[in-house]
Amino acid sequence: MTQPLLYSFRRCPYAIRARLAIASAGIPVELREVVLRQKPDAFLQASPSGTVPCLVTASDVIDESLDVMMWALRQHDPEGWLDMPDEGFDRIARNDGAFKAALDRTKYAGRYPGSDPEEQRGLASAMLAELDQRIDGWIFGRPTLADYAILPFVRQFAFVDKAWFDAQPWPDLQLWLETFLASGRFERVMVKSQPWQVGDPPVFFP
Ligand SMILES: N[C@@H](CCC(=O)N[C@@H](CS)C(=O)NCC(=O)O)C(=O)O
Repeated sequence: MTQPLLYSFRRCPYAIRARLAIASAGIPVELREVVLRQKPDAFLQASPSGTVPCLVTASDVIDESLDVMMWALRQHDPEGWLDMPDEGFDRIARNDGAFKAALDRTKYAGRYPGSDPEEQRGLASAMLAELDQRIDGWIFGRPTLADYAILPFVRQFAFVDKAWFDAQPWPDLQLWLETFLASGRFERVMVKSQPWQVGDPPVFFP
């Protein structure tokens, strides 16, 4: 194998954050866009969890997006994303746990009978109101792993109802998200590619 393979899905927040770290590190990978409704056999054989992102290197399979971020940044971290207080890891854990749970129960309410989407939106909002207080440009005043690990999920929450989101009293959080959405980095990780099929010529990323 020449390049590590990254099985990815363009809009998945976990896959977005993996691509963000790979792009920052500048580590070349072969990108394979997966259609989640029609997962290719090669992906299912590689990925223990059957979820994207999944990175396959010559020696390893990395099946968790945060581990893919760490894999990339430990090799090359030119922007100093790993130079982050431990609080950053706590924030990522809360994002991946309680916030993602409330986000899913707001966005995909039909999948969670018995759960009230308005109540869930309130829970997510309380977490974002707290984050708004913390952000000064970035969570720690300059971009770190925590920003890029969390931003794709805040994006997903914002677009559940963007007009509602924009009307909330979270100026620092809103500016943080808008700056990210307008960035060249975001544009590059969101480039569209055709779903991968066996025999396709490789698509390289970043
Ligand atoms: N813990 C995993 C979660 C990844 C995940 O849940 N990805 C979703 C897409 S956003 C997925 O692949 N779901 C499988 C499916 O929909 O079949 C990670 O951080 O990489």
